[in-house]
Order: sequence, then structure tokens, then C-alpha cells
Amino acid sequence: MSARLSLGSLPAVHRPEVDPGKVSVGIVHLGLGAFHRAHQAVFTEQAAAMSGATGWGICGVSQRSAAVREQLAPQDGLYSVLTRGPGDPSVRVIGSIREVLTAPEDPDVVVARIADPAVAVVTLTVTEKGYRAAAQGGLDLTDPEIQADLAGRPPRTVVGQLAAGLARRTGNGAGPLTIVSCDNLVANGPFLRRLVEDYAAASPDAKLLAEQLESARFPASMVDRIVPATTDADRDEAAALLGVRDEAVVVAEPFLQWVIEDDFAGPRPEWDKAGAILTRDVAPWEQAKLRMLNATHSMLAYLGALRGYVTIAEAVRDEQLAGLAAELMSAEVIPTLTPPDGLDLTAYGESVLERFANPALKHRTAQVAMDGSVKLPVRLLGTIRDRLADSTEPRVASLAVAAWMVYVAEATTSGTPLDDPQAARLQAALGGAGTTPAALVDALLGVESVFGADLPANAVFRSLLVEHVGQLTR
Ligand code: CS2
Repeated sequence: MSARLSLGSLPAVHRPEVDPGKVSVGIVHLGLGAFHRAHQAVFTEQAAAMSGATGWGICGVSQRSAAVREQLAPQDGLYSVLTRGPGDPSVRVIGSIREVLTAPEDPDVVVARIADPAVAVVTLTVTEKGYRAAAQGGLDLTDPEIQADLAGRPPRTVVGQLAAGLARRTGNGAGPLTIVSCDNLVANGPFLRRLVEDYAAASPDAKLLAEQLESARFPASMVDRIVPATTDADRDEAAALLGVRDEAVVVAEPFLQWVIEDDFAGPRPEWDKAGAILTRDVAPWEQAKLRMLNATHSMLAYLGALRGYVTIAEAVRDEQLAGLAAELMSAEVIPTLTPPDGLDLTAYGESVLERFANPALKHRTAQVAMDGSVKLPVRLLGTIRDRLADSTEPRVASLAVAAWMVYVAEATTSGTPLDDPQAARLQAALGGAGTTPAALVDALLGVESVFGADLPANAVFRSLLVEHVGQLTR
């Protein structure tokens, strides 16, 4: 077995572009998953290499387990990105993560880091469910973890961490903070600001926090790169390419994109030098990405899984499914969008399907199918609402929702665990329901935290769902 990855053991050709020993922490990142390591951390390293700035190292915070710290700490925070495109895979070692914390073990250190005057930017990838938002918008103040943070324990929730960090910046010489959500949510910046404001209003530090929030900025951002879960085969392949063993390798497609609202409270890394787009209005980018890429991804995941396909690439190689994905984008989504400057939406849709077809990625349908109850509203229900308001039938988008319904019902009847933050609620809804398509649709459509009060009342949408569920279960 080869040596473990560290700066000392790494062959010179694979050294990171910037000497990690010269980089100090200026960014706190909440949610140290594979996506961050293959995306913002890569842009950050590239920006440092291009600009020569050494003050933008990342303190990465895992929100749950110590696994990431156990992988990264013995490797001086270094890890590799294994890029799988059409040709041979390539590998690159990234050194921008300079410190790794595990939030449940070190909640006070996390707060101290957010409050550190050297830190000017906090970024987040905590997934849709990590925000603990209420279905009707704003923070879910009934969430027991939020309540426990508000009661004054060292914070465990993301919003609690941000609020405690902001409060502690008062009077310690720290400048105003910029907090950048990098999750697949509609208007993620304003969305997160509202959550922190709701928390602040309910907190004993309300006055202090209101002052901090006045100067803080929450730019919206759109992030894009397909990053499947790493497998043992990936780790073996990276080891063969690197000549040392990397336990923290992440796998990604060649494509990567980051569009950020240019609204910072203070200094920021020169991410634009690394290819990020800094713009006044992220909304058209974000809508195009969520409604085109993420929506078709979810549709292929559910329809693909129902047909027994293990990976997204297999699903999109099925001509019928590829045709439906293309139709969803061209006939139903594009008419609801305003194209961002310089983006041809038709070409974008084609490129999305090409990226999904990448056979080397092995992105599992089950991985994309996770957390459907919080993904569908963001990815598909906006399109459906817009089409219905326009008196047009969202046929294909409804098929995607129907496929999710059948997927949830099949997991429930077969006793397969459903990977979803609302699994218990969904399965309870299905519990008393009959087995006809109409009964299944009515049971799930009645879950207000997913469909709101408007969609269950829409006869067109309901009948499309019943028709599709009927076909899918026949
Ligand atoms: C995927 C996304 O897992 C999922 O739900 O749709 O993670 C997708 O791969 C990324 O958003 C691509 O940027």
C-alpha cells in the first residue's frame, strides 16, 4: 500500500498550485461535503493562484460526522479532485482547505471562527434540508434543534451558528460579514437572510444581531458541477494516478460554473479571476439551472430508478427518457424563463443532457432521488405553477412529480428506507390511503409542506398526476 497523501509524500508534479503553508484562513465554509471540495474550494485555490492573495484559506466545517476530518486532518487538509470526462481521468490536488472542524464536537470553535476578524466571507453547502425552513417560508421556529440553539446552547444548527458568529463579531474589530449560500434553492441569498433574521428576532441578542445584519450581505449564487459520491474504486484510481493514497478524494465532471451576485460587505477572494461570473442579477441563471438541469436530473432519477437503471447515464441513454427530458426543457420550462445574458437556453438544455450522459461518472439515480420532498418544490413546482397560471398543461413536469410519487409509494410498500427528511410524514400520508392511482395521488398531494394549499386544489394538475401514476403503475 502506498503512503498517505501529505505535502511531504506528494510527488512534485501533483503539488497544489499554491503553497498551502503560506495560506491563512479568511473563509469559513459550512457543510464540508464532496460538492464544496470539488467546487468552491477549487475556485478559491485558483483565485489565490491567479491573484497571489494568501489570506483566503478555508476553515471547513462538517455539520454531522467526524468522517471528513478523519480523512483530511492526517493529510494536512489536502485532497484530490478526480475529474472524469470523455478522455482519461485526471487528478489535481487542492490545498485551499486549511482547517477542518466537526460542528457537533467543537461548536464553540465554529462560532469563534465565524467571529474571527480575519474571516470576511462565510460560504455554505448544507443541502436544502440543512436550512430548517418552514414550508410557508421563513425559519421553522418549531424545529427542536432551532429551539435548543435559541435557548442558548453552543449552536448546532447552521442558522444558529451564523447568528452566534455574527453576534460575537460585535466589538471585536471584525468588519461586516458576507454570507454566500451555495445551495440549489430559489433566491438562496435572500432566503438565508430571512432565516437568520427570523432567528435573530427570536433571540436574546436581537438588538445586537439587528445591527450586524444591517451591514452583513447575503449575495445569491448559482453553483454547478456534477459530483457523485466517491467509491472505493475512485480512491484506488486516484492512488494509482497520484502515487500516494488519498482517503478524501472527490470525483467530478470537467464542467464547473459559479455565478455570484456582486454584493459583498467587505473584501472577497478574486473568484472572478478563476472564472466565476460576478453579476448584479443571479436570478435568471439560478432559475435556468434549477428548472432545467436539476428538474431533468430529478425526473431522470425517479423514472430511471423505476425502470431499474442504477445510474443517470444509463437513464439518459434510454431514448424515451432522454426525449422526455428534452421535452420538459424545451416545451415546458424554457417558456417560463428569462434567459441570462449570453446564454442560449436551447443549447444549454442540450449540454445538460450531454453532461448527464457522461458514462464515467456513475452518478447513481438513488443519490439524485434523495430528499425529493425538499427538491421538487424548488425544481419542478415553480414551472408547474407558472404553466398552470398560463392555462397550459404541464404534462411532462407532472410526469416527473408522478414518478416521485410512485417512487415514494414503492419504497413504502417494499419497506425500503426512504432517504428524505420528510419520510415519516410521506409514509404516514400513504398509510391509510388505498392503492388506486387517485388514492395515491390524493394522499401525497395533500402533504402541504411539499405542495402548498394551491396545488391540491388544482383539478388540471391532479388529473395529470392521476393519469401518469396510472400509467407508471400499470
Ligand atoms: C443533483 C445535483 O443530487 C442532485 O439532486 O441534481 O446535486 C446536481 O448534480 C448539481 O446541482 C449539479 O450542479
